[in-house]
Amino acid sequence: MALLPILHYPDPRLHKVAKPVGVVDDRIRKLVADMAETMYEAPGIGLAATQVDVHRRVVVIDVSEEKNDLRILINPQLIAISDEQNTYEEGCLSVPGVYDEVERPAEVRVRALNLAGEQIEFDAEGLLAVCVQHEIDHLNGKVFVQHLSLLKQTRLKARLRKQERELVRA
Ligand code: GNR
Ligand code: NI
Repeated sequence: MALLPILHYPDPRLHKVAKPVGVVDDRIRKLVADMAETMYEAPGIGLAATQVDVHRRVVVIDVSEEKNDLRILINPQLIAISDEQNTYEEGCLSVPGVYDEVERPAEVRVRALNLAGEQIEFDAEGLLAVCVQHEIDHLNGKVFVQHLSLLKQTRLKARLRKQERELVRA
């Protein structure tokens, strides 16, 4: 097991589109183990491979209080979304310290492969629905701040670049 470094917005590598996993082999299983360790240590409720600079369609999620309900989603897809929308104040390990409201479908049906390479399907609502959509966005090269107004995105980029510069000088 190993902790993986997490990319920070506005790193251009966060906008790469991840490629589907062909075979769930030992390399993918090692990636999943390292991603789970990295997510729990952060701590976060989800992590997409894109955030650790691996551009394959792999996601780990654990929205449980007790941190004992790890979900592994390989090649995840939304196969249905509700007309009903919900707003949630989102955050992201790749945009530390920034929280803002994002509107998304309230309920989704998810299809993915598990670690054994078998197809799974489940319905998600609440925080799990938010997290699944947030992580699939990452695999498509999209960070949650791209759901905000262009004015907010421009201001945020300027602020984060300045912060990063001060951090390197310090
Ligand atoms: O840890 C996380 N918390 C969170 C809170 C609200 C909406 C989405 C998330 S996902 C985030 C971890 C992360 O950045 N995953 O990509
Ligand atoms: Ni994120």
